[in-house]
Amino acid sequence: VTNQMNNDSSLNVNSIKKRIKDHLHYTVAKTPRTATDRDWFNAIAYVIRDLLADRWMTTMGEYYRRDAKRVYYLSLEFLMGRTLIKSMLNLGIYDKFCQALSELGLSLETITELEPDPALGNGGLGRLAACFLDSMATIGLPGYGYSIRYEYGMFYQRFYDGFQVEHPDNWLRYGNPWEYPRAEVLYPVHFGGHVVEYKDEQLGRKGYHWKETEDVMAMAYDTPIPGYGTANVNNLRLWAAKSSRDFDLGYFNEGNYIKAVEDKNNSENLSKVLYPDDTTPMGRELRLRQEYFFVSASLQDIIRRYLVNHDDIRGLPAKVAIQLNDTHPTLAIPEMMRLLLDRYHLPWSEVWDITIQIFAYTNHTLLPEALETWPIRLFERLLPRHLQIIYQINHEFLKEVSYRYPGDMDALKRMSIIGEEGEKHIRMGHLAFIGSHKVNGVAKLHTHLMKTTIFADFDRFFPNRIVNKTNGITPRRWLNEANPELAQLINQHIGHEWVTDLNQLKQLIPLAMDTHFRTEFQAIKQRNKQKLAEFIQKQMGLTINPHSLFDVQVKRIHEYKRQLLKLLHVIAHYNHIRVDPHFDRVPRTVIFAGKSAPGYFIAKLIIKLINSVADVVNHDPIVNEQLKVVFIPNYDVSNAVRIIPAADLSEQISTAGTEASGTGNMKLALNGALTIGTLDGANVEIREEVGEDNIFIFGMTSEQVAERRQRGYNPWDYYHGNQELKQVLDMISSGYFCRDKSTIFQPVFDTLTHNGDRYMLLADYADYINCQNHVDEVYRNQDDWNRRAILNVANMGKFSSDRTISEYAHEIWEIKPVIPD
Ligand code: DL6
Repeated sequence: VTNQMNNDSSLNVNSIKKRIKDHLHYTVAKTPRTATDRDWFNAIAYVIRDLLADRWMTTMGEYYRRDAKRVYYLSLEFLMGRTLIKSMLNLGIYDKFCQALSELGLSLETITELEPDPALGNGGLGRLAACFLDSMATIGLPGYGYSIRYEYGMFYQRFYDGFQVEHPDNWLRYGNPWEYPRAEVLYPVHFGGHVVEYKDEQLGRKGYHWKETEDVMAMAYDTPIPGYGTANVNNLRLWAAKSSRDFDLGYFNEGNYIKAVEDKNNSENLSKVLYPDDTTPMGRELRLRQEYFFVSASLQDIIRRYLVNHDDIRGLPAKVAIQLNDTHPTLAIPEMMRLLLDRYHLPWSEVWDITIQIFAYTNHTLLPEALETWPIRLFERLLPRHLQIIYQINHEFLKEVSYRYPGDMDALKRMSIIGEEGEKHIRMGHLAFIGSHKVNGVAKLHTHLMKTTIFADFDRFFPNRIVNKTNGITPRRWLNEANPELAQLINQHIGHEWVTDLNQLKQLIPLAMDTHFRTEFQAIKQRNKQKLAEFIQKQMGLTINPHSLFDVQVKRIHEYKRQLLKLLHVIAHYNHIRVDPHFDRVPRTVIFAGKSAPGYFIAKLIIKLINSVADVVNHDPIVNEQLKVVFIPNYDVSNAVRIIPAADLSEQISTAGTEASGTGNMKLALNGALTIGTLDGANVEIREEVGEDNIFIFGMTSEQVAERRQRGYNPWDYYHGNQELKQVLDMISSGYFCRDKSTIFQPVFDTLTHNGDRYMLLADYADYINCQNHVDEVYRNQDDWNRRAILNVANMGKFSSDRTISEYAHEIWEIKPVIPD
């Protein structure tokens, strides 16, 4: 669906062709005869980048001219996905480019596939940040993303003998036409050294010098972020580490050239690689260095920008809002304090007020092991001045706590920023909470659980600080681009306003009752399934039945997300087929995709088990067409765009109370998949929107999970009490799926039995199986299934990231759209 915003009349098919050829000639330095497809990709990208550049500079200029309050989204991850098609669509030039490319004899499909998929993120948190950038630009909000320009993004996943093997993602190998290196935007970032106290005679109080530090330079790379159907183009600024040694002539004069180069490499390693774990924080020094590096450079840049229009630093909160995407950028709080105290010499109380007004923090997980902490010792060595400031913040805070709860030593212990269990450490969640004026969860249930569990003390102490901002996804990427045929069908019936106002999809509700519409809707789903089947055939050499039910679980591999529960169902289903192969069943293709953290043993074993089960099932002649299991390697944004539009059934089956929100659940429902899920994360709200008849809910609620845990949970009761389940588990442990290494899956069996089944798969198993049987029954009536699927699409308006971002803008950041005249 192209928009009408591009009113640049000089841009027609001929001029586009000319621009492409010019860039091929002058920028890429190739002739049409010698150009490779990649050269053409670059030439096309440069043409689009030119178009972005005009609007981008106008937008930035307008923000200065109007002295707009800006929001800065600080995130260690932005999972952007490819840019080419997205930019064409957002700029409203897609059709013209298609025409131009075809006249040049180029295949858009081939060219698109050459674009690297920038994967500077792990999963949900990073992709959310990318959707938010799209929404901010589309709405016209002055919003900037800040992060690290990792040289290696999320690893590339391959399977060898069914095992995940990680390969480096060298996404910059062929250059990156979308970015603008800003060699002149360069800030020093300090580490180490020590703090010297002095008496500031002028101010009549103590001051602090952070001295003899080891410095790294942060250099900016900018990527324009176009909004859809607007001339607004925002900025994503990524920092790359550059050695400060280049600037230290004295160092070279010592004659130690090799050492200088070695040191240069060491400091440049800082932005080398993204940490590929999304659930356990990295207790590694390099990670802490990354966090401080990007926070320090970003704050210097933010303050510099503010000072362009202002003299008085105290006015900062009126013009600057900073959102912390999880605790990873929390060092921004003590860093802001440090700058205001030590550089601008403001008094502590004023500095604290300013800081709190500026910051807000988003929590993305309740898993206790995911809550970030850093050893004091490490802090002392790397960031001694910040440690002093954190101690002081804690001191002031605990004074208030003891005033409010006299004698309650337990409260002090629980709420302190400093944790004393084991090695003394800093609790980053507490620091982020105390230093922010708003703290948000990412779905209603998650926010409720934040208030009643991990942040209960803080909620009592700071009532109204915790707010909910249910996540959303951008309809531009996840429907308009991912599912062009469905987008087109929707346009024909209700126009295209839904692209920027997703609630318009409600107009589809009556069409769910229209036989003709249902037939067309189904035909599109069928073609999407066919395309995915062809992709799987080509990539994996596996034939799947495009008329089977496509049952899809795509997300990071984690025990709490319960891919294993899905697999228990697969194995039970397989056993039924073997017992009675001629029973009339709904044929299913079960599709998995997702990466495991490289050091996460059980998750990697689950991947191997899925592949082993697939191997057995897919080669069993008795099973025939009734069941296929596919694990598509290397789940990334491009694969998501392929898989999601083809799904019939969306698996959202985490243990209730563990998935903060989920956004895959929204993407799949928006593309007409029906959800089978627990009452967890945003599933709860999806059910509210689509109605309980149009979603398959099973399993314990979060209260029941908590209550069961409290009471004492024994997985063996389920093992011994359910013959079918026992058989499935015994097959896993006995080596049925890996005859040459028969004990290999014993640890999987053990987690579900001897080790206590932390995520209570066995407790939810029976209900899950019943619910899956119900899915089969409903699927038999294709027409009725389509009606429900259409109602899912029609009721997804709430889950647009435009809605989420508008709420942040209004209720947390207090910023307004700025649209260039
Ligand atoms: O908020 C975005 C996304 C949620 O939708 C997922 O439910 C949640 O698991 C995910 N969290 C992360 C890693 N969390 N940390 N830290 O990606 O955030």
